[in-house]
Amino acid sequence: MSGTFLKVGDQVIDLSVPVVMGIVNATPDSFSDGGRLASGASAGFKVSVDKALALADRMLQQGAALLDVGGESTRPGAASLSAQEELDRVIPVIEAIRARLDIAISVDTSTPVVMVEAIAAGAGLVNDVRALRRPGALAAVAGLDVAICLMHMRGEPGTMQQDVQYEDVVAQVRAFLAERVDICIGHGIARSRLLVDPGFGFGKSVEQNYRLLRELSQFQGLGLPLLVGMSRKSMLGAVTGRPVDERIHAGVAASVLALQGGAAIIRTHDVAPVVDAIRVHRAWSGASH
Ligand code: 9MG
Repeated sequence: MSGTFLKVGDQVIDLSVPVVMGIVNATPDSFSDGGRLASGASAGFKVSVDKALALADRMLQQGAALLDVGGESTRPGAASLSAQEELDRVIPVIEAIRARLDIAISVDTSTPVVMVEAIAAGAGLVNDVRALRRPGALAAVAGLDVAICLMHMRGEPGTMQQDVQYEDVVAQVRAFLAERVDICIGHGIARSRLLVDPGFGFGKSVEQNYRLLRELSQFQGLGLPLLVGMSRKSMLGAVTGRPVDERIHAGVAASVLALQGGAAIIRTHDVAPVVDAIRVHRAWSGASH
């Protein structure tokens, strides 16, 4: 498989037309839906598979091509999670989506055992904000039939906003991604399995995030499909002054700019408006519908 097609499990996604990846967060402190997916009012967080499935179904109806299921919060300052807790959160949700819905599934994880179990449960894409840098991550996925998104993050979620010094953020993020791509290829991972992502909000200042967005087209030089995620992030709050749950319009504006920079996959909580944004952008760019 090469060119603009991405194999995700038993689905083949045509990336010559940008697509939406819907976010299904199974996290209690997620900035959008962790609370919504929690079942009951028990002390320990337990994801409600029924609520996750309802959200997944709604996103599918709204036009998402993929769903990204994650159990570990990667918000700035977020606490880390044991592998078992992560498994308990994501595996039942992936199994349920796989059993009931005809949609490509991504797992948002950096933990090797979670990658392997999630793929066995039905995930066809590993979305790793640490770009397979955790020990054992490369070996876990190299021999499996799975797509991989390599994202740039400086530091760890708990501390990443403490060091946002770059000489040239675009050049440095691009060089990091190019190196991770080379390392993956060195481990026998075909280029056709890879996606890259500059990691908006992950160890970058507001200005650096907007510079990355302005110069996104430079990442096309890596020759791989570009995934971007800005949904509800603080880079949108910083310029609009709006709280997390009022950033949909800003997210749509940012999505259009990312499409203009060559984004192939937009990761978002707000599937319907971003699907519309893609349609408008396509019409503007002269594509027939
Ligand atoms: C898990 N996660 C949170 N934000 C993200 C982003 O911008 N990109 C990717 N690939 N994953 C993200």
